[in-house]
Amino acid sequence: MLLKNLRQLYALIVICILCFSAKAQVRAITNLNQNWQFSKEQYTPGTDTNTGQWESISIPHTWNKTDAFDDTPGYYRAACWYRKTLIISNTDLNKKLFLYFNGANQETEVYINGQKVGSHIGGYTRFCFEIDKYIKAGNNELAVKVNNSFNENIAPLTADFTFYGGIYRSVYLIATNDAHFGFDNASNGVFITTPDVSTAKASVKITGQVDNSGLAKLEVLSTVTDEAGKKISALKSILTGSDFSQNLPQVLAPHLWSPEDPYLYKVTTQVVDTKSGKVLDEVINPLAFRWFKFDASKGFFLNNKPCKLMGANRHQDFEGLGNAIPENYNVRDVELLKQMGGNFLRISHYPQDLKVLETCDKLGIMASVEIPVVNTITETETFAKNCENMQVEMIRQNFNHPSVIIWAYMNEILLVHKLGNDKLRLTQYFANVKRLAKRLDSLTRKEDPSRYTMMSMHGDFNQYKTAGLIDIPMLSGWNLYNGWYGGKVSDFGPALDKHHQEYPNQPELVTEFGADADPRIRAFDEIRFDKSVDFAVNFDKAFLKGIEERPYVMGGAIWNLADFGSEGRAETMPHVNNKGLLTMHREPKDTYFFYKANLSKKPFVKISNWLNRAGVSDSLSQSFCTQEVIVFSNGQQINLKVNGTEVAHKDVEDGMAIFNVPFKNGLNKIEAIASIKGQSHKEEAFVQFNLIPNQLQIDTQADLSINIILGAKRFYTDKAQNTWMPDQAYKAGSFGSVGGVAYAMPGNSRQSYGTDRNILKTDDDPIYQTQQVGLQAYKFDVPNGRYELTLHFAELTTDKAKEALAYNLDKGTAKETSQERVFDVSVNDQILLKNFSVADKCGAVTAGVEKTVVVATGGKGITINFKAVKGEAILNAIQLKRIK
Ligand code: GCB
Repeated sequence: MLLKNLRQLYALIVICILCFSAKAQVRAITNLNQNWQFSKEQYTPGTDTNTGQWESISIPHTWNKTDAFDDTPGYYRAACWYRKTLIISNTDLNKKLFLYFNGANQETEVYINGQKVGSHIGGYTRFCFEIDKYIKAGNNELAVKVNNSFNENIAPLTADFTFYGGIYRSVYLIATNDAHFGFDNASNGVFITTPDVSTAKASVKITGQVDNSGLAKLEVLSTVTDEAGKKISALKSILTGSDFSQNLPQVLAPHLWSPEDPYLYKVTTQVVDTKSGKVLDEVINPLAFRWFKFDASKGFFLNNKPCKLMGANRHQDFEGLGNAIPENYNVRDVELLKQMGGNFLRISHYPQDLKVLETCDKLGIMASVEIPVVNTITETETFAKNCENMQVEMIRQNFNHPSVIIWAYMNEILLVHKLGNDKLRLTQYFANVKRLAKRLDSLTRKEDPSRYTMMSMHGDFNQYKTAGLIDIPMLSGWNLYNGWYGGKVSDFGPALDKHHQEYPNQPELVTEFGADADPRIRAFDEIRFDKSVDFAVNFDKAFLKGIEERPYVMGGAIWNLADFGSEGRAETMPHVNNKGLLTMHREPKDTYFFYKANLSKKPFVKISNWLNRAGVSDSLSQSFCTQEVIVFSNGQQINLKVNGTEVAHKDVEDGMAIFNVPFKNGLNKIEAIASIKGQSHKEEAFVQFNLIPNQLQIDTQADLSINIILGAKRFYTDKAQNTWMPDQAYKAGSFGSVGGVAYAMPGNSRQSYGTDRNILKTDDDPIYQTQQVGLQAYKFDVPNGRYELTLHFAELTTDKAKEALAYNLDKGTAKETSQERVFDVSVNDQILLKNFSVADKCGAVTAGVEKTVVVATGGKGITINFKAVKGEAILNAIQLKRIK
């Protein structure tokens, strides 16, 4: 018995040793993210100078996470240095060593012990250098120069996102044997296709390349296993030369991949020494069996079944981190898209971390990937070559992800050019754009005939038609913002129809649509460019319908999954494009709930997240204020209870049921009971309501606090959770402004009130972006008592020209001129501000606050008088708070 056990133990030890040595033979991958130094100073690699200037950091890292969001225009775009001690063991010295970068923006040079190892162009693809000939045992200096300066030969040249500089994705050291799979364009050297797939059988073809400096006789063994680890198909072939091609035995009755059932197989490909049978290298790739087609009139088909592609675009940055995000944040974004019910991700406008596609594979999200050729091109061969290199890198690095169905290469390429009206030059430019598009398109088709090619264009159909771009790619992507940047929401459907009529054989996809949605801003009278979530929800409703109603539209990708940094933007959230369904911190907005209600198949009910509200009570005798509340659901009916009392029972339409809710002062409990396919699902929310009495004189609220924004129709919730209400014209017994008009930017047909400039020295820009001009007084008919009064000012007119944003397609903005204004402000006849000039005191477009305590006596309430000395008086916002 003992002998038998000993024998078993011996057998186990032998197996362990074999496993260990088999593992030890294949490549070793070491993460190098820790213990780096960073400097903005000049550095000569290998000299160990510049000692005082180094900052300890770890990767992922960007030097723009803060300055891309501050009030100073621009962000640091220059060459910076990274440095690290690379410790190499004696064993590693006998290996082939590679430094592998997942991404650095945008030009990189790598040095070891003062010697240049290689350089890379482009901020979004991976790259790799063999370093063994520069290395010694022990300590080695690894120095990396990264430069994110504008370079006219590198895309993107301009775009609506921040080009954060740095080594912002992981770095690895890979040690291999002499014989190893090649690192062709930082790919893993193995390329898998499934030339023939049906429900009955599937073929698997594997090609690739092996480097064999050891000159051993080699074989390549590929093995397909299923999710349970069972071997499904395998093939061993003798390697002659460095390239190989294998047609594996067919897989019968393959388990197909789809969004509902994203079944993944695995392919393990090994380099085997023929003589010893030792495994010298190994790479593992995902494999899925699916086939798809885009039919210009019938739509997209996956595994022969019609399937509308619906999802979102994605940028890679995150609040407070810039683009230097932990790898699992990439995973989470795709999960959030999946949870919303999406089945499509446009990875815009550049290739992203490999976790993104890995997660798309796992969750059944179909993907489109593109290189960052955005808005415009440089008409040089160097620019074109750089674009081609990026395209090849993108395709080869991501080739084996079954989730990829589209490779794209240009976004809104006719949006920006600097050629004015020089017709001849323009014709030449358009011809050059067309030439580059054709080059990139045919390169893509050659690199990967199994996917579709695509270009995304903006709404100027005729321009793309004249330039001859529309049918160069296999798919036309349209970025349509009808009713946002220009035109009407109702123009969206007819625009799609027109594309289809004129190009009936060209499949079309809506690659972008969306409206700004600042989650702090809400409105009942929502209008374009008020940045309210409510405008965005209605906008999305119309666009989703427009896509769903048209079978010939392959699908749509909402712009954008999450808010993202765009340094050049001002508006309510400076430096951020807030068309996201999620905030930069990934909190869902109501727009996310809207799509989830419409797309998700899982039972869903959610009360609007407008959870801090304010309003005036409905009438003198009522101690509540009635406001609309949206409930989002994929159920059929909703029963709503407010503070324990049933309010109404409503049918759900377009994923929403809208209720009139009587809010009392303080906390209100809302319960929504949805009936979803005969089952009841409950959701609750608590709304904090600041109820302003209808008649202030008979007010009994000890905590009276009124926050008003003037010249606005929107509500705003600040960081301290105060809700600011839009102003009203003074009503006796209540409050309001006397005289004046709402400020409107001159000549701006897009935005009907307020300015879209960044207001300096505040994060609460919406408090200051609107104002009443020429007002005479502001009155509060409050009871006697002590009050804290706060006046908020910002001079909105300035001579300073606004930086033109390419995306503001409305060209109607006239040049503004600064207004000179001086005025007196008195409170209950006491002078508070004499000869006051906001611009002189604070500067133009800069927030200014004036605070005072006022005692109301004799039942006269509070009157603030504005007396113009020069120009017209202004007021942006006002707060009144009862104090002891
Ligand atoms: C677009 C661009 C995208 C912008 C978006 C917007 O058409 O492709 O990069 O961010 O519009 O929000 O204006």
